[in-house]
Amino acid sequence: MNKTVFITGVTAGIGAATARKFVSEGWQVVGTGRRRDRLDELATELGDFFYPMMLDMRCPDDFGPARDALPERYRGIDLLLNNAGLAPPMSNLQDAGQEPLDVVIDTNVTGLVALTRTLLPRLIERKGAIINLSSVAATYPYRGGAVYAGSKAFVRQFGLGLRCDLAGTGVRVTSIEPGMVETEFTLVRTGGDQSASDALYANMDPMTAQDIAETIWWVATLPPHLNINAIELMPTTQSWAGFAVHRH
Ligand code: 8X3
Repeated sequence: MNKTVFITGVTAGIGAATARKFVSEGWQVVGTGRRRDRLDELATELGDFFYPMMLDMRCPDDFGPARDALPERYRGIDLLLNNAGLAPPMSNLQDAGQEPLDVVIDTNVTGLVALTRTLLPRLIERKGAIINLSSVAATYPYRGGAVYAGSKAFVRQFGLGLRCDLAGTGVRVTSIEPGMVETEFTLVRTGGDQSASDALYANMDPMTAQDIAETIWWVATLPPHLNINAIELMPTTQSWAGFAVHRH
């Protein structure tokens, strides 16, 4: 029987690269997204092993019906990859509007919790696994990223707490915490400014979506007795700066 991975935010970046990786290894993929054209393209590319699902992470009322409408062969879920997420345009909170922050919290936090709750019975049935996409921002704060960093710290701690709740079920939970990965993520963060996005990645050899997909594959295929709690990854060129000190 083929294993099944459920991937949120499959239409770009890490989600799409992971879908390709798992299909190439013989898994079935249920992939969610909001963009019909992108889902259709992936379905054409990945064929019979890919089930596209239109789903907006900000509409949790849709999650139960979407799960219940899955075709029989996709009913069992071995792995949930909570990948859908975004960062608002970089801005100090005192200069930010509320709406973009709500989108981030609804997607990265509320939607992720609701979807995980919805799929947990299926994951428990299969002694499956959950892999959550957090970020180095969960641990290392930076200016202009308070809400994003807070949402990713939530994701990390949510996963650790979930491990406690799931004790004895055999379900594993892992937090993947990347630094700079070159994907559309940064285009969203820069408000769609391609040159600003390109400048962020210029001359620094960022990680690729494929790098993260390979890491996810490694975590997902470890023996069942082994749980990776968290993995932090950065490009070699990325490290930390010191504390900022404001002097009056
Ligand atoms: C984003 C990580 O390092 O690009 O999740 O800000 S970083």
